[in-house]
Amino acid sequence: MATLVCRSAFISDVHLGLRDCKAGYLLDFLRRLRCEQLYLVGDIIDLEALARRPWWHPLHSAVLGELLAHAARGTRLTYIPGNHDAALRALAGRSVAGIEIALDAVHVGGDGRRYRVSHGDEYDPEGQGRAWTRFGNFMQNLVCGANRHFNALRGVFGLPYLPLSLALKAQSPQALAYIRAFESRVAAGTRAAGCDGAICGHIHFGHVRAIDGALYLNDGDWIEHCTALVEHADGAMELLHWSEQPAALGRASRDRVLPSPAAVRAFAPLGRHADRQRTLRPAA
Ligand SMILES: [Mn+2]
Repeated sequence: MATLVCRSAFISDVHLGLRDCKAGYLLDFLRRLRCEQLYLVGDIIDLEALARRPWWHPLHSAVLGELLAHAARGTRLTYIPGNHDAALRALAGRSVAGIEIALDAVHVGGDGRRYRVSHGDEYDPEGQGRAWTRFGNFMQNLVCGANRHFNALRGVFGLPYLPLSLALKAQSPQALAYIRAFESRVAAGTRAAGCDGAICGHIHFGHVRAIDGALYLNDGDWIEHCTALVEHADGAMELLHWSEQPAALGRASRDRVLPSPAAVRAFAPLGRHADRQRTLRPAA
């Protein structure tokens, strides 16, 4: 089994306890991963969903087991709870089964760059009401349901996993506007905190972007997109999609921010914005 050796790795929005968690792909990723430090950037266990409707799968237990195995092998694990596992914030400052729990963290990269690591829900718009959240959950369930059926059908024909919602979100101007506004707020917060970059999750849209001098790194999710952010020994950050066909979606070294051609195609509708064209189109 090929191993994936890196300096650090970041995953979030796993939502263990939710039917749509792609635990099989995540388990494969975690079994191959060898890193010094693993950050769990929130919404790992969906305590909210479990309170509403208790559901669990043996693969979800296996994911927890694999995380504990990483800790037992000496990987430094940091769990930064998100809004779906917010109850765990009460344990901030403690260590549980070898996993440190923190509200946020500062990660210093192999190249000296400093990143603020947080789930990202603190950047939700002010006064975002409960009705909006319920609507968001409803849409999420709808998209995940469609994604499940779509990929079950692809599986019948022996086709690899393809995140349907990436295409759906990329076609929706409202979704794109929401994503861009979130990214801008994170970038502004990062500059205010005096960091070189931000590493977060929360909006289920993995991305590598430079925004007005701040590096925005979103590690995505394991509900639809199956993405993780990994840091190589030289400090370069890479956004990986992990399924039958792993793919690099973006990369940010100290002097270059670059998505792969595949990512450029997937995120093509975002390219309508001039600054994106300038920043993210790979050199010919
Ligand atoms: Mn979240």
